[in-house]
Amino acid sequence: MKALVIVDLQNDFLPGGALGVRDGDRIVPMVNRLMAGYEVVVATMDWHPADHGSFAANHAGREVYEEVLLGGLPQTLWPVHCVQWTGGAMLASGLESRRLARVFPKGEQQEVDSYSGFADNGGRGDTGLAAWLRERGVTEVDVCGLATEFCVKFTVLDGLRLGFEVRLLAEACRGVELNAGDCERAIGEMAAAGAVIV
Ligand code: VGL
Ligand code: ZN
Repeated sequence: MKALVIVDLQNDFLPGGALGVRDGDRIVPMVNRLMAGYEVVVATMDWHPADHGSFAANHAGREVYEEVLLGGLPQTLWPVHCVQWTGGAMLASGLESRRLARVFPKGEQQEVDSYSGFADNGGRGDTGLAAWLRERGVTEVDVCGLATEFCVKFTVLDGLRLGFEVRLLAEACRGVELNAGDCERAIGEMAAAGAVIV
């Protein structure tokens, strides 16, 4: 059984959002079309408390995109984004969300970020996604969404590590591209780890 995993297709990651990804809105109609081809479709949601440690605003004297240590792990500081229950955290309004069998929130712990839809960046907390997929007999996972070199990449790498066959639906992803070439490099890493790039 194959599942579609839609990563962080939320308002704050769309153009005009707090952490807007260029052309992020362009993938919404594509994802809507893709959903019809899967028996199981789920989404992940970045879902932070207002005091989350990944927000530059919560570190006195620090700027957005600086690196700090958070709970012993290197952490890029972001603008305030995807705060629980705010409009920015809601799924993209054009997304046909009634097709989602379930939504998996992540990044709820103040002291650790969670790029992957499976587990937090420290590999301690588990979102329950892997167990949920296995219970339904899912062995193959197709991944799309935002952002290519952060949450999409780490979801793909964790999926492989957890034993799923993973395909990256590259056209249905967009990246932040803090530095030119970041998305290409991320796709290379995913391919090297065993993901099939579609
Ligand atoms: C993401 C940065 C911070 C993502 C989430 O969804 O790729 N990026 N939080
Ligand atoms: Zn986040």
